[in-house]
Amino acid sequence: MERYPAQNIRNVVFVSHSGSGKTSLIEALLFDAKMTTRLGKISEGNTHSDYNSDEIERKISITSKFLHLVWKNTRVHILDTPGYADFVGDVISPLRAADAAVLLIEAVHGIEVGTERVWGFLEDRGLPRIIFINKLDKENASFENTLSMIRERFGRQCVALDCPVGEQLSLKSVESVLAKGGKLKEDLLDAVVETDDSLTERYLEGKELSADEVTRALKSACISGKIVPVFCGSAVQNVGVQELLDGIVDLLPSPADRPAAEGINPKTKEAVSRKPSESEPFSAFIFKDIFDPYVGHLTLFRVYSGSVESNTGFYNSTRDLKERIGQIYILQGKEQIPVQKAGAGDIAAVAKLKDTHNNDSVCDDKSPVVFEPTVFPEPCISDSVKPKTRQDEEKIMGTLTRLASEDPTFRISRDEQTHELVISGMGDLHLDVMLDRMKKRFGVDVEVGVPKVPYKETIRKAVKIQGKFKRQSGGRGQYGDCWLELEPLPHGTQFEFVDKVVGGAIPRQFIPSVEKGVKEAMNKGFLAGYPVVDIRVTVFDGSFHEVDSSDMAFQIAGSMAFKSGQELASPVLLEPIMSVEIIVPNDYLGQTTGDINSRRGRIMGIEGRGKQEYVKASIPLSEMFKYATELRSMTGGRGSYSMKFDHYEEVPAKITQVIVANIKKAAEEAAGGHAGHGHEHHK
Ligand SMILES: Nc1nc2c(ncn2[C@@H]2O[C@H](COP(=O)(O)OP(=O)(O)OP(=O)(O)O)[C@@H](O)[C@H]2O)c(=O)[nH]1
Ligand SMILES: [Mg+2]
Repeated sequence: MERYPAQNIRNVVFVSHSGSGKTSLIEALLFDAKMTTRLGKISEGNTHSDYNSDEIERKISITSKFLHLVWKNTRVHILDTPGYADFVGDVISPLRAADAAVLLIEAVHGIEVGTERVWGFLEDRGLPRIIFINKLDKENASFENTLSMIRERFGRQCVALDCPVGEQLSLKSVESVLAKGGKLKEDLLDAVVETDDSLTERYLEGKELSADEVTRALKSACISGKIVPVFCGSAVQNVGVQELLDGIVDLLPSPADRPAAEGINPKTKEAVSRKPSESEPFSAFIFKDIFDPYVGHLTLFRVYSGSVESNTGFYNSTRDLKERIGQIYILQGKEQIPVQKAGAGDIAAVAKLKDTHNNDSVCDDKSPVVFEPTVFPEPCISDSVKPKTRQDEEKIMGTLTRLASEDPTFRISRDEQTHELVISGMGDLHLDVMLDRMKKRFGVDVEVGVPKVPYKETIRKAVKIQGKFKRQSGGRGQYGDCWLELEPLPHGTQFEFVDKVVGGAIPRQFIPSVEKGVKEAMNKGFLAGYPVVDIRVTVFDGSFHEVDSSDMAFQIAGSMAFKSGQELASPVLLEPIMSVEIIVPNDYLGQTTGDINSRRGRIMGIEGRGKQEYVKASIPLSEMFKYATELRSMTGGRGSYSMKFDHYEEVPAKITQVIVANIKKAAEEAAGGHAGHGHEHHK
């Protein structure tokens, strides 16, 4: 495999709302660049990206995939991402390795919630981008409407470079706006000259600009993000695809056009900056681990500077250890192509690393640098899982750990009350897919409980309370005694501990013991065993015994005082409230808002944009399960939504009663043996 210098590399991540055609478009790009000899189809389950059996079955991308092609003497690394919000972790990882993006927008639906979400990611990372309007071959597709929606929403720096010849079922090809002339050419020139002072002058003087001048200005404006070129076509009809390839190579930045990578020297803590050049010392960032039945265990890295050879090693600066590496590969979906060396700007993979994991930095040990780890969103929904058989019980932990190490948004924990295993992820579909993978890949079958909401507890009233622990037995006894005041604090304050003991009522060394006991008790609140937050605890009095007092005795006294104190202080349950954004066609606004009300939601704002309504709402997480399915059926598949955690709020008393009763019941059942409250897990 030939090597390419950084100037001749493009690292391009493909993003969009779910199902806009990323995987299909990449299939066409590979085909047109003669990397493949067949144009795979989603319907036939034979694309190069969606090779996992669950992706083929569900006809969606689930994990990010890595492919490449060569066009005009440039190697383009392609990062395909899933569009479903549940798999957002697999959008965030590849974004870290990319220098530019192609954002797809469907010509039928236009801007959807997922479009807004990925646009936000691209803005956050300052990634130069191209927009591709896809599915122009479909009935009801409209290039014009979609383009004007894009310009209205994302700004007039979004300009068409191509427009369709023929539309919908008679779509034939695309043609260049510059060659065709007319209104679109004017928009393009207006936007381009605005980015370049010398061009502005001559343009205003009415002088003709050469195509070359325009292209050059366009390229630098695109790299600096001042212009977003819009291409268009149809992935499945292979229309507009070569034009897009040209656009990627001609207009998007190479690694050499991007800012240097900034990190920290772990020894001196000084800032370090690494230019994308092979003459600099080697440095790279591990952005993804893959464990799957096809590729086994692969670790993907993006080289920022210098180079690394196959069958050598590198220094892991995050963990301060050396690691040997075998063959280096670049990927074409599940296929691995061996390469001798990976240099600045490359995205490559190695197999079977021992101690190096996702988010680590690796480099030359003589010039150490640590790059900032990627931050992933916290999982927002959980399910309890129970093994179906004894053998499953043994395999289950190992399996879940494997799955979690591939996906930073998937977590495993134990329920404090029931001791059940709990899995957490970004949504129903995410957990569903993970359980399916457990079963199909590892043959582990589980029963699934009801989804769990991470409730918390707090108090509404201040109380003063004593905790006294006294035990007399044979030899030395136990004695601890403290008086606490519990007071509610504003939401989000967590915990404050204040020591107001005077005159040695409790000896100094036992004050931390009281605090430790209180914290212990706060892990399992009185109401339903959830963590207690937003409380100030003041220890203001107590007593002790010369011989019998001990650290342990004061811990127990602190814990006892807190438990009985919380009971008297009007304990309440807090629930997570999600900030939800919904986009629906105008006609469905009534149903959508009615439904939000029935979910105890509050509408925060409604904004009409063209044929669509943008609804912002605050809705309790506990009311959002299965919302994806219900919104889809309510709007004939046209509505889309996204949500993220916003804040905690008190649960209404009636609902608290039900929750508490259910939890007590579950805890009793768990204590009483294997009598499960879970139901069969269906796909
Ligand atoms: N008519 C038409 N259908 C298309 C086009 N591009 C994709 N599709 C269809 O749209 C569906 C989704 O396509 P995908 O390529 O899986 O879209 P995606 O963006 O990769 O989807 P996710 O990865 O799940 O977000 C499939 O049924 C495709 O056949 C197109 O240009 N025209
Ligand atoms: Mg896909």
